[in-house]
Amino acid sequence: MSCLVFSLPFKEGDAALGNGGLARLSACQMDSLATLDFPAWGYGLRYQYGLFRQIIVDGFQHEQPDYWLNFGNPWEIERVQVSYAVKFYGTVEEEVSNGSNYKVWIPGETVEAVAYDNPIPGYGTRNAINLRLWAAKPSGQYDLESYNTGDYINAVVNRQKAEIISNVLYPDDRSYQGKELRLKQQYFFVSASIQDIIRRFKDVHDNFDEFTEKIALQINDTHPSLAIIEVMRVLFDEEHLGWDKAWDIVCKIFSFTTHTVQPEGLEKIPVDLMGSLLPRHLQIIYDINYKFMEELKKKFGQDYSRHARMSIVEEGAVKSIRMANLSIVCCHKVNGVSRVHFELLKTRVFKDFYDLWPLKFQYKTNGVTQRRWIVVSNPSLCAVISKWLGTEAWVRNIDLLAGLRDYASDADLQQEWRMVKKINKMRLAEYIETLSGVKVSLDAMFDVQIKRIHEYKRQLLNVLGIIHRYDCIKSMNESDRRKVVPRVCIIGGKAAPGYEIAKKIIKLCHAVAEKVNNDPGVGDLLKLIFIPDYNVSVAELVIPGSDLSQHVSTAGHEASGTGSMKFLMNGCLLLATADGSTVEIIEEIGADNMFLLGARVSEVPALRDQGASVRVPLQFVRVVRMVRDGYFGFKDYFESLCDTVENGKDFYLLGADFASYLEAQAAADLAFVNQEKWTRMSILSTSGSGRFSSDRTIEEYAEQTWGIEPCKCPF
Ligand code: CRA
Repeated sequence: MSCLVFSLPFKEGDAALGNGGLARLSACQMDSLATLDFPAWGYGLRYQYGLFRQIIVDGFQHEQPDYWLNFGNPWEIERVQVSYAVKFYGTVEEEVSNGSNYKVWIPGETVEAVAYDNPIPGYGTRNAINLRLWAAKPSGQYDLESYNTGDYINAVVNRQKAEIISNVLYPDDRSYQGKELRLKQQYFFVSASIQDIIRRFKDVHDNFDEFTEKIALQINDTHPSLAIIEVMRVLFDEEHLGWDKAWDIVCKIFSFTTHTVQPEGLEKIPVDLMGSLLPRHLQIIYDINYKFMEELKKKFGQDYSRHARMSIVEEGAVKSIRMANLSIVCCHKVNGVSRVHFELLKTRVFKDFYDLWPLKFQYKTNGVTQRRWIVVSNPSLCAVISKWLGTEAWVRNIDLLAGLRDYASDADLQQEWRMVKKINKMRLAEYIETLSGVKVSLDAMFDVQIKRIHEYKRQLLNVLGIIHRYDCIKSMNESDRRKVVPRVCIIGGKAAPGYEIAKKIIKLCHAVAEKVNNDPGVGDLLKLIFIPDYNVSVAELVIPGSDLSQHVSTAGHEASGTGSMKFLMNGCLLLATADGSTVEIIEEIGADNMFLLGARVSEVPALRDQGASVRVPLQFVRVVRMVRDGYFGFKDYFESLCDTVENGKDFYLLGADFASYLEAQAAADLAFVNQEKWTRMSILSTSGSGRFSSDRTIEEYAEQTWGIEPCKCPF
């Protein structure tokens, strides 16, 4: 008798419809919205190609398209009946209706937006909410002209061009590219979403009287901020509500979250581009700006430099629309994503606006969902937590995690806690061996830095620290070597395809790894592993298996950071700078339970001013020299990388923070030797992570920004 065994060839991979922190934050927030019974919708783009797949060839990053829809997406529901025409280009004409003049936008191109729904069920509730993603399809309207003139082939090709709009995600997570396609993407998803929202409202209402009571729209960074203008256009031009009424509605329903620290990171759209793609929107933006400038004149008189700084329109070589200014002017709330970020918004990034409207500005410290980042990714830890708390209720009520604090020194809990870590380290070690062929010791400290590769996140500081450790081990005698805490250093992350320096950092990781991992004199004392194609699935495997994690951005550069919160929940100790949300993590778990380093936000400007005279330790000079002199090969290639941290050009202050970095690393080594102490710190990390649940963030938004209450599913 024979028996057929069916096994699934694979689980579906990540959709990767975002770059990193920003979109992953939204995913956590959607989970919280559903679980907390809020009536919410998410809108976005259904890219055919999400973030590129990173492959490493000879230590260099190569980008490959990730066609995640190859084998279908079983979780989505295509709503062929929910589709809207989205207009682009064309002209604006005047129309008289009921004795009044109105503007009418005659489009030059129309594309169809088709809805794909992704239901998001809440945990332990019957509430499920919807993430509606739009795909671009050719419009049903045929280009009769081309068909009639026999230009059939071109007409078909033009129809297919429509689909390009939702084809591919732009892989830069922080800088803005003023590309027409990107603006098209933004307006495409904004227009479809606003049409959908208004259509659903009108299904049950005859007029707009209750619009502001029923609808609150949160702009997640400036990428969807054209939604503001779109609502204004629809209410004014199409619904004929009059400017004041339309404006009043817009100001009441929209609020804005900014995720950026650097003024250079703020989106600007060239006026010419906006005028050609969205001619009517540009007019409305000018009208809003005119009224805003009048308001400024009343308030600040002839202070023209202030007017120029605050204007929605930036004059200059390329006249542009400042999308953040637009969002601040039109929204009733402007939120930062951590307290440090809020302070920077008030004092630097949006200081003029804060002076004008102090009450508009708030912050909601980011959070992550424990359902994914503990329950799904770390089932063994989940079981131990529930056992010791005597309940699973913490999965919905994260505050209960604080109860673990009472047992932080309990020998039995400590033993179970260490066992969980070991199981997770084994899983990770197997993965590492399959990936790289490198066998790592489970007794070593697993020290992890996984995030997008950026100069400000300072993966280079980490690599230089590893070189220093290697250098020290090489010069040790046998008895000193016996005292070394073995380390497995794990780095993972993608560099934006055009970001040369970030790509060089990846290559340096590989060059150092090649040398260190193959040095028989080093053995298990030090290993460096670069994990390729870092994504959510990889994070789910790596985070539970790490002992230490690094969040070492130059202070004042990370708006919040959310990776740290995931590590914290999983009882991994943090080695971190006092940047972004880390400052609040310190308050929750205490500075004694982590390894802090580096200049504070307030110290950074003075250090920068010192330029080449800033104090840099000799060890730093030595390790950079090793790279420069070709100790790890690729001498010429690494030259420009070394240039970024030497000769007064060290903008991100790696040299200035290096001594403190090494001290923090030494403190981590010392703590690791004492496993009882380490485990206690680890338990205290998890038990202090409650404030960093996205449930708390969402509750704050619901109460302070949207004014909504939970709405439990009645059946
Ligand atoms: N790149 C910030 O840099 C923050 C996330 C989510 C970022 C992070 O510090 O944790 O947003 N900013 O708030 C961003 O995407 C467009 O700006 C990020 O992920």
